[in-house]
Amino acid sequence: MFQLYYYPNNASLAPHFLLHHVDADYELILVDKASNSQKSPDYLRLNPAGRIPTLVVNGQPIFESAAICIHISELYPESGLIPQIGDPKRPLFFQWLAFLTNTLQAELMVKYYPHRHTDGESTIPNILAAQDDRIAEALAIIDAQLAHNDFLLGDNLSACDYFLFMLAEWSLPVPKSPMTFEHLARYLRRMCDNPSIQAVCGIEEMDLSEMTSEK
Ligand SMILES: N[C@@H](CCC(=O)N[C@@H](CS)C(=O)NCC(=O)O)C(=O)O
Repeated sequence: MFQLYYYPNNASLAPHFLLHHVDADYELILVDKASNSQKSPDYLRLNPAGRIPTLVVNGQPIFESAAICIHISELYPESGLIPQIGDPKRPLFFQWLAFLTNTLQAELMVKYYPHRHTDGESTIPNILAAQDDRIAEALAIIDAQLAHNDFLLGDNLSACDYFLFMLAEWSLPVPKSPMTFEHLARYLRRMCDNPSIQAVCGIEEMDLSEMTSEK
């Protein structure tokens, strides 16, 4: 039994996709960001970083979305969400998940919380413009990988694809949005048909029309 502390379309989204994909028995617990509940003493006991998500697995809390995704994938080896030890795709799984969380997600965090990166309000537009470029650079690397691959690791869906879908959704407001990249846009339109993505986006009341519409 799992408890996922979540907020719609936050970093809890990728773990939520995975829990649904493996058909886990899980409970969703909403963290009320509007009242800053992620900084409450009770939540900080689970997640001292005061961030969303936290996954509680048999009473043990785990934080960091990518780590949670690895753990869920390893608990359900038959799901194929992570290549097994010895499979040459396994290092590529870690490479892409690390790239997504350390690069694209990190850049997105600066875009969404620019005031945490400056003490001068007037510099925020410059930060946002720089981040738009840095996010587009990361998206271009992913687009090149998808030019010859159906999924990030090749022929098969993995947890990396669910993580990428989450970050691509967050990147939609960037001027060079994921939907402006040929291969990435095609991939995202296909991922919108994934049953776990459809179900979880329904539960989290997310609108996927920007990704599904042909431009
Ligand atoms: N590296 C962390 C980042 C988590 C994170 O920053 N989550 C955001 C929501 S997407 C959050 O909790 N924001 C509220 C805050 O920073 O106070 C992870 O991937 O779990």
